[in-house]
Formats: sequence, C-alpha cells, structure tokens
Amino acid sequence: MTAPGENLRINPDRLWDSIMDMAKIGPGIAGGNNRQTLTDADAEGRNLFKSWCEAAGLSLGVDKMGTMFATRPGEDPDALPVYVGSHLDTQPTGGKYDGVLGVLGALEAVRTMNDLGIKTKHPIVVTNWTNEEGARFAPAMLASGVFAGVHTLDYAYDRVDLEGLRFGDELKRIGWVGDEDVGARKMHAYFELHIEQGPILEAEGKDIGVVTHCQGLWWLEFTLTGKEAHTGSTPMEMRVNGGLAMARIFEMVQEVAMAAQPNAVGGVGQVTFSPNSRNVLPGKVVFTVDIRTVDQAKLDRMRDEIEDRAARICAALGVGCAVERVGHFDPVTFTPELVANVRNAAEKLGYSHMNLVSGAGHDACWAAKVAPTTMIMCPCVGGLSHNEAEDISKEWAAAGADVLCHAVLETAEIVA
Ligand code: HGY
Ligand code: MN
Ligand code: MN
Repeated sequence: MTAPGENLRINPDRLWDSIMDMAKIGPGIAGGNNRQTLTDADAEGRNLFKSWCEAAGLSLGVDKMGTMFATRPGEDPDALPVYVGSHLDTQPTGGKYDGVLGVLGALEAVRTMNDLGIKTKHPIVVTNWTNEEGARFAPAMLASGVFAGVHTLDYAYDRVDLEGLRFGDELKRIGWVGDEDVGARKMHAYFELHIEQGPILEAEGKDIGVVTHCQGLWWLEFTLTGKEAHTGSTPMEMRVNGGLAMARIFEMVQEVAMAAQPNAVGGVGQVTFSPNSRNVLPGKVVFTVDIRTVDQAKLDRMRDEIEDRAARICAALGVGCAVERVGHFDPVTFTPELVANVRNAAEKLGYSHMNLVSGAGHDACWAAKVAPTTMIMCPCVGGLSHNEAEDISKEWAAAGADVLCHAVLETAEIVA
C-alpha cells in the first residue's frame, strides 16, 4: 500500500492552460508579456489569479504592499503555514514564464491536493508578491523586502517610476492596498519554483535545478552631471560630456566583471539622458549598474572598485558624479533540510537533477531572511529570459511543479 500522495503527479494540461490564460493578460508585442507591476494589466492578472484561488477553495488575504496570500487550511490550526509562490508582474519585454510558473505551479500543487483529498498538518499559502521585477519601481523584490523587514512601508510607497508616479498611489489606484500589516504573517517554510533564466540545466540535460544558493546583488544608480551644450558648435575642448563619462564607466564595469571571473557579472540595463535631444550634449545622465556574484567579498570588492573608478573617470572629464546604492542583497544560502526535500522529491519522481546557484534574484532571497526557504528551477530554452522569446516546455513546467508539490507535502506533512 503506497502512502497517500506517494506517486502524486500534478495535471500538466491544467497548469499549462493556466499559464497560457495568464499570458493573454498584458501581452507584449513579440509573444511575451508586458504586465508591469501596478498597471491595469497587473490588476487584471491579479483578478484572474484571485478567481482561480477562490475556485480552488482558498481564502485570500492581501497585505499593505498588495501581496496576495491564498490559504488552503491545514489540520492543525496552530501549525505555521508553508508558503509557496513567486510573482505575476513582468518586465516591459518579459516572458510568459518568469514568476508566473512559480505562482501557478503553486496553485496547481494545491489543485492536485484538492483532487486527491490530501490533508496536511500545516496550512499551505499560495503567494503572489508585488513588484518582484523592480522594472517600474526599483528596487527589485520590493514587497518581499518590506515583508522581511529590509525596507519600510513608507520607503516602498515613495518609490517612483520614470513618469514620477508613486508606488503607494499606483497601488491605491488599482485597488490592491490590503489590510494586513506587511510581515505580520509567520512562515513555517517558503518554496519558490522558477525558470532558471540561465543556460546550465538545458546544457546539462537536467530537468530540475536543486537550488542551493543565490548570487548577491548591488544596483548602483549613478547620476552624472555634464553641461548642456550644442553638439555642433561646442568645440571638443570646451565640452563637459556626461555621455562620454557614461561610456567610459560602462567599459570599466565590463572590465571589472571580466577580471572577477568566474561566476561574476556586471552590466547596465537602463540609461536616461536629459534633455535627451539629438543635438544637445546631456546635462544629466542617470543609469543603474547591476553587479552580481555568489562570493560576498568579491561582490563588495567589485562595488568599491566601480564606485572609486567611476569617480575618477568623471573627475578627469569635469563631470559631476553621484552614486546611490538603490538595490542590494547578500548572497543567499538556502535551507539545507528543504534543499534535501527538493532533491529527494526529484529522485523519487525519477527526474534528472543537479545542484544550482540562482543567477537571478527572487523573492525567496528575502523570504530566506525570515523563514526556512528554498527554490526549485526548471530549464528554459537557450537560457533566455527577460526577453519576449523566453520559452520552456510543458514537460519542464510539469516536472518542476511535480517536485514542488512533493517537496511542499513533505514539509507540510500529509495527515493520512
Ligand atoms: O533582477 C532580478 O534578478 C529579478 O529578475 N528581479
Ligand atoms: Mn522572476
Ligand atoms: Mn524577472
């Protein structure tokens, strides 16, 4: 007689259909998604997710950062819940699976438990964190950061997007300001299923990433002050050229990251020039340097070298240089007991697997500060993510959700 849930498998078609239905909301222009946080599309995605949670018999709580917590009751009312989730917000040119696989994989695990009438000692809470991406409002993982006590609610509410709109005002506008104090909930454990967003699992032919660590990160926002002047009539020796300083800093960041190999990255994804006119030298150049590595000392060395060398590059050009550390988390070591639950689940289900360090940041990085936490990853095609062409197979999604379901049940304790 096999134990209840021993050979459990989730419903791959139901999971895939849910992912495809969510992908219809906030469509991109090239097959992916633009469902940025606190936009009308985000609100529409939240409402669809809410309807699915209610259909699965879950009770929904929302905190003051808009994070959604859908609870499946446990048999022991005093047992802390096992939280399982990720995020539904996307990059402006995001894929269909980044974050979404983790939220809907968690929902599919609960739907499967419902199908089989499985009861657990601990409640299970399916979670959608607000503003994981940090694309519209920096920093990334903003809501989970408030939940973990890293940011205050006021700090988060005052973050502004490129149009100068405030996070707190936009959350209110879409009607998703919840009544729960952020971080009041206590977790027995937190699990997050996510696409790898890198090339390793596919290259190694593995179905499952048993995530042991996550790279640490610094986001350094530089504001360079040049002198607005005519690009045609201003002699070269008279220019105070913020754009030139920016270019030299970009080259230097590349050099620092390459010197820090292996397992370190550095680059820039966003720049704004003002006045951003073709024939005006920029008076102000703002950009964010993104550096990451799993080695704490190396991470901080890279940060210090970049800040120091940028100041010298700007001084040599007479350009003003200010830097603000707008995003940071130290390298994360996930909880060995939960990592073992994931590995055992993959083993039991016959999925190929390997240990993995997450290159991207996730809400799990902040959850790990307040609860036992770990992650599960599935491959993605060509390692591509934060690109509308992001792609995974239904089989990879199902394998990840199967392992998630078993690891969660192991931790939430099936009550026969
Ligand atoms: O930046 C990250 O690693 C995540 O995609 N927010
Ligand atoms: Mn993500
Ligand atoms: Mn992302």
